[in-house]
Amino acid sequence: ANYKVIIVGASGAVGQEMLQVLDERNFPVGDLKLCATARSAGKKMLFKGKTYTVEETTPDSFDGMDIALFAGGAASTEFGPLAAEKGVVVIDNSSHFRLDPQVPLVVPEVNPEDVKEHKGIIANPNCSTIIMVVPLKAIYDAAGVKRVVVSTYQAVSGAGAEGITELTNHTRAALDGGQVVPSKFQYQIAFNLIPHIDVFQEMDYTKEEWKMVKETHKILHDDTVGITATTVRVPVYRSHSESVNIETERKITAKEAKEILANFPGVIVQDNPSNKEYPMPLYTSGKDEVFVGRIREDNSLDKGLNLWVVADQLRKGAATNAVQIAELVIKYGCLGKR
Ligand code: 2RA
Repeated sequence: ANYKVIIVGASGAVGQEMLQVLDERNFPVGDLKLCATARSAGKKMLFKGKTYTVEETTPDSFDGMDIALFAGGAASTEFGPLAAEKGVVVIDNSSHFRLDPQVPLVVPEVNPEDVKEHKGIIANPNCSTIIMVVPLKAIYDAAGVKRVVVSTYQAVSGAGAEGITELTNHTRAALDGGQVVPSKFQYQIAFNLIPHIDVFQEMDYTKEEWKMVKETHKILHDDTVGITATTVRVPVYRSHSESVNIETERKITAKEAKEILANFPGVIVQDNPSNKEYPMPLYTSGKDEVFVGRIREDNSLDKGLNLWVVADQLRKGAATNAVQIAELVIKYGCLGKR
């Protein structure tokens, strides 16, 4: 069977990646509709050799559609519930519904079965959460997890196309001695690190940091795991990197951890220090797996591990995960209630 798919926010960085991933994975697309705000309406986009014109999203855009992929942003709040009411399965990359008890929050390699519980909307977790929770689940299943300390090194693509442009502009200005004008980011991002993603909230953690805590608890169905995060914007275009320290319930060696991770779906282990082999953003960008290296036992704990985790923020961190959820919706036969 083929499915009628609508992408909302199609012209942005994540929306474009969603279109690319639907094509690459040969998703059974019958009809395709590309929507965005009025500002982007009229743009042309190519899919399987056919040119589509981006339309402005309206309530009628969802009539007769089977699956809606929302790239994120305000459109999700405005049109998500309305589309679900029309019987369209909504897979939403925005943060709006992620912690809603009625909305499954899904990483297909970690909690695929949750898709079956959906009542019209399924939420795509935050990119930094997805990238951490895939390898974390492998260790969680094998040795139990007491506590996680994570520091992230997040690419500018997390802030969308404007973030990507800002890195280029700031770098050029910094090198030419020109004036750097921060707009998407709080400060100059070229040759700098900014420990501030999203807004500051309780205990002076940012919303991005609380997302990693609360979303991981929901995905693992376990809020006994201690998690503390520091999220940082770095001058990298596409992949997020994360230093993940895990205190496990049961002791496992670095060798055992390497085997467990290598056998976990969606993970590729790149870990051979003597060959200078470890994951790096320039390597992982454009790929769909989560790459893990620098796998070491924590020298300061008797049951601890350090992992270095890198994955493409636009793909596994957003678009690919969303399309994989759509594939599960079809596999489980849980399309919208007409
Ligand atoms: C960021 N995780 O990196 C957020 C949204 N993609 O900016």
